[in-house]
Amino acid sequence: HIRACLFDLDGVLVDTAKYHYLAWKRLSQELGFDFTEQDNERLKGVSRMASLDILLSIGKLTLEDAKKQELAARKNDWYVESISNMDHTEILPGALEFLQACRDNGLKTALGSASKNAMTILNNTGLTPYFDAIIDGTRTSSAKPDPEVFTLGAQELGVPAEHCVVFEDAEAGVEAARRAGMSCIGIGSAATLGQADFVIASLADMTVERLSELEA
Ligand code: B16
Ligand code: MG
Repeated sequence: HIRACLFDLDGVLVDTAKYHYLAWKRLSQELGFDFTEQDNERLKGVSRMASLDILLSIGKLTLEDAKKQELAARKNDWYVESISNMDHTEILPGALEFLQACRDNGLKTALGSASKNAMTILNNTGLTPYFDAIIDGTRTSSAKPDPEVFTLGAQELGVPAEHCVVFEDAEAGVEAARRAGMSCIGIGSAATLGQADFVIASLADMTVERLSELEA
């Protein structure tokens, strides 16, 4: 039976993908090529430097490491400025209700995000108190689909993997949950998240009762 819920951040609890998109687009324009919303889909759940590599491949650019560090830092400055204005109104539908339901039913909760800016987002939206453990990009050395972020989360909660479920919107995140030996509920479309146990459109479709569907 499920004793802990682990949540991805971007795309599950908040929609920060739009801010990532605007910052990457601004960078691509400075570099002289276009970056579309469809291109941005490829960056979801992917770490900052891996995202930059994908962006540069779209622009057919090869740059040395020092230059890449500088570009990533510039993109991050713009992104940090956007998220500095976030508040609770940007929490995705159903997220707060489901986190509260976890609390009310004695389920442990953890964040498992690739973002190094996760704490800023959690604090600005008021989500921090809903988590028993917070694992973000500042605490991991391997990015999703490596299971590290979720394995660490379960460890900190003291709950074995088979009693954990991960909520993820990105393919790499679903794979990470699988490799961690955890159940996984996809948020988004079944077309891309086929490896999840089941897929829902948003946490507004989730209840604690539905966790029993994972035990069948
Ligand atoms: P940062 P998640 C991920 O968050 C985003 O989906 C991805 O687009 C971003 O590149 C990554 O965090 C790193 O973010 O640049 O803030 O460290 O979905 O794992 O919560
Ligand atoms: Mg995500």
